[in-house]
Amino acid sequence: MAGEYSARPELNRGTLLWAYERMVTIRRFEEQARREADAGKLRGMHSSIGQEAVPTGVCAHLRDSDFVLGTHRSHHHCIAKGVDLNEMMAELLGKATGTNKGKGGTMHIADINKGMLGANGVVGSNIPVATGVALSASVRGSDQVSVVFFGDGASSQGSLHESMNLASIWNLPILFVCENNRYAEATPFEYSVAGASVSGRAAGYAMPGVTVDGQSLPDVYAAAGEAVRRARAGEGPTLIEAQTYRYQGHFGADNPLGYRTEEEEAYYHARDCIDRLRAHVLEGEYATEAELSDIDESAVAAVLTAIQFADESPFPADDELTTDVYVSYR
Ligand SMILES: Cc1ncc(C[n+]2csc(CCOP(=O)(O)OP(=O)(O)O)c2C)c(N)n1
Ligand SMILES: [Mg+2]
Repeated sequence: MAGEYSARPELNRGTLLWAYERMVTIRRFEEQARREADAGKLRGMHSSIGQEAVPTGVCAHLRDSDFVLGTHRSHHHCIAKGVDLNEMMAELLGKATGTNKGKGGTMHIADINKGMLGANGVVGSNIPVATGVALSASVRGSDQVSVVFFGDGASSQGSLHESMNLASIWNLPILFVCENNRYAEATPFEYSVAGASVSGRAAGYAMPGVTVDGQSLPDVYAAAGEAVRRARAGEGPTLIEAQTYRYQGHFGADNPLGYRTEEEEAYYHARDCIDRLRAHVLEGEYATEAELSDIDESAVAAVLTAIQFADESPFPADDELTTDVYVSYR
């Protein structure tokens, strides 16, 4: 029965406001993180601004006990999955109070208690890991779901294709979610991906492949809801291609106008996922301007609290250097 397995089956007021709060929090967090990077307090940061609707629409259907695996650009995945902002910001700044005790940084944030099994700087590498996680859920007979986010740049890698094949023959509870932001660093999608479609590749592995407007929270929410329902019901994997856009450069020092046009950027800014969700909420009279402004303010406050927490936290002690190299897992 549709919706039976979903944490939030209806896109009602509660879900819309939860999603709006997550998306605004992601954007404010990323803006703060960029300021910290520009001030030299962290390195190697990849901003997810513009792509907030994708993990939010997916994670709206997940429980803490479900699993998410991310990429080098994963702050939005972590926040959508409910990882603590204070611990995330502390991790970015390399502090002992961070999610990984300050030893992982922006590209390795993980919080097992929240089912966030890790960001990962190696493109495509988390896809087979997520497939193994789904295999574990299946073998244990649980109804947990594994979700892996990856970019268009990973969509032609063998790791994705081997994983989709295994997920299909073993009927695994996994969502392969491609955030197609049209570029892998400076390489355009049209140049590097044959067939002009990521979702179309699902046909080769006998699973549903769906393309959605990744700048529309309701569209992502609907596609993910069906995919999560299928996974929990034992109906197997789904590939979702969410078409989205990163507003900033690939990383801090990258100027994207070297490889894309102002017109193209304006096109996507005019379809901003937060602006559109705000309009959707107001037009549907799900909430008032005042209620949304309260959410805006509390998102700013939460990020300011996080940066204060991170700034006031200590760096790890020297004798922490060789701890946590191996982790025993019960
Ligand atoms: C295996 C591997 N090859 C190359 C790189 C260098 N690299 C880092 S990010 C990136 C582009 C990834 O593009 P995409 O998958 O579209 O993700 P996006 O950056 O657009 O979010 C590359 C080539 C890497 N980290 N790992
Ligand atoms: Mg990309």
